[in-house]
Amino acid sequence: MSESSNAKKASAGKKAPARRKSAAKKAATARKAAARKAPAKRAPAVTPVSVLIVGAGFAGLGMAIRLKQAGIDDFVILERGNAVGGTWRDNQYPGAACDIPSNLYSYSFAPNPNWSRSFSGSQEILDYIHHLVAEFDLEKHIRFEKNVADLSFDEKTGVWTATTDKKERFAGRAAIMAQGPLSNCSFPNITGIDDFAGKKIHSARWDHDYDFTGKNVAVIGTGASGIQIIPELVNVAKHVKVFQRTPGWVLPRPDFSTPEWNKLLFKKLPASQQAMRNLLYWTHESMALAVIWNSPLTRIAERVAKLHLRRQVKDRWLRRQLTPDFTIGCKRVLVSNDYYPALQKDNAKLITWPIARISEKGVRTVEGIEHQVDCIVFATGFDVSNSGTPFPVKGRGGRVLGEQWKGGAQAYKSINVAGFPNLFMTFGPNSGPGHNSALVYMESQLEYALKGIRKIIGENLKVLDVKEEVQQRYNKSIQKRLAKTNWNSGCKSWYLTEDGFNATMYPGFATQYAAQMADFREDDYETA
Ligand code: N01
Repeated sequence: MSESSNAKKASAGKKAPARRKSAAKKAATARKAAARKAPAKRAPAVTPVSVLIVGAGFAGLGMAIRLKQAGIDDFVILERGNAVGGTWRDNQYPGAACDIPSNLYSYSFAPNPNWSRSFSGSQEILDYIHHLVAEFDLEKHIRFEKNVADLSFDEKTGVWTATTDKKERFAGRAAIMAQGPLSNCSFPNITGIDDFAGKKIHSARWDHDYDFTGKNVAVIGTGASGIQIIPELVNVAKHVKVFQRTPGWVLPRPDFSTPEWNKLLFKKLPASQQAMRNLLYWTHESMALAVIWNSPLTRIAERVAKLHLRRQVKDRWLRRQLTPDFTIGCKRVLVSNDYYPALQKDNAKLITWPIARISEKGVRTVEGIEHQVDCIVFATGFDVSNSGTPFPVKGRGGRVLGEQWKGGAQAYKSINVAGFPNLFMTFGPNSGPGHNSALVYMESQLEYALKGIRKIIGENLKVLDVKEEVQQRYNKSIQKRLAKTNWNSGCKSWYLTEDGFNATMYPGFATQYAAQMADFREDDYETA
């Protein structure tokens, strides 16, 4: 070794501590600068489950059951409430019941031989839902009080992340939106609603502690909820004033209690219950010809409803007030045996003058009368989002579903949307039935989603995304078919947006819907 090289080493040795000090100083400054620049601390990664389900109502729980039956057990259900049941947990108003027979308004893969009536009440339906949770051991999968505030897809990992309003995060390789179309109740936009000093109750958020005995009550709204509540209130309140904006078509309700022998038969011979379900299914299918399209059967259905009205209401003027001026089926067809009789009780009155405003003491109608009441019941329906999503849903390339749907919601077969891979909707756009059980439609959606999920997991896909042109072609045909239906025949209903766009209903038989959902075409999807 030469002297000079030794000298270099020595000099390097002397300089090293000084250099290390300045390097450490630089690193600290850089860290401080980075810390100042970084927007927030990165949240730790969340291990994704196979399937993330939003909502523990009929749809979310049904999906969970089908996943379990298919051997997929790692899924999580996020529920914003503290109990299961969705709409049947929320709609516990007096008289709440299903207007579709229970043997059809239940899952075919979980029949209940014990329905007490042909049209069961909401408590019995809720009991059925609780029974499903226990029988299929679903409780351990449910995370209560998780109100999803954001659902975002990461294309690199192929994972959906749900962030709650409390910033908790859950991730899944596939996501199911099962939050329900009728989950947010809606108070009407009537002037002075906040001025009312009495009690306000919405049909979907009933206050069971409020005692109606001896009270003067106003009910606003005469849709499916209103006509179930009114007969019950008339039985207990001092006086009930019913504010009707549009009279609906009301058909008789063939409601009977189930004899014990019948329950036993269904239990011992499940095929007999299936036969009953089939009979109900096809009876409702035939109703499509009257309700969905304007046909000679539509006239027959209207005649039956008018006969029902004539039989139950003897007063000609009242009959006139209760006679609809739109084609049957345009709005949801109502079924009741006790609504018309209730309106004619001494302590009930139908008011058809339009509401001008709500005052401190009650409801003021346009002719200047103030109807003073202790309580106003709002049976005014739900905040149905036909053009938005309940929380931001962010897909590929930064697209936001609510933005895309501004002109009206649309999806492929009601279940997938291009640009939002691995996401399946229950009761998505144009999946609503007007004549048959919602659960029949729901079952088809669950089977379809299951096929997609199996493909994602089985082929280890990051992306299963419906092709844009396939979705557009499908929707063009749906809207063309909708133009010929009674829903688009001129009445105002929650099925349509303010602009008259129908993003809600499926223009066909349940059988047609089920057939399209049974047909999962791999070519319709882009995979990665
Ligand atoms: O709500 P709706 P719903 N001033 O929107 C009136 C399901 N469901 O809760 O017809 C005055 O049908 C409005 O008047 P109009 C079912 O799918 C199922 O009754 O718009 N009135 C209407 O009368 C159903 O379709 C079951 O002129 C106002 C009522 O409020 C859906 O839920 C049972 C008003 C709203 O009727 C919704 O039914 C119950 C205003 N400003 C519900 N705003 C089953 O049995 C609204 N109205 C399965």
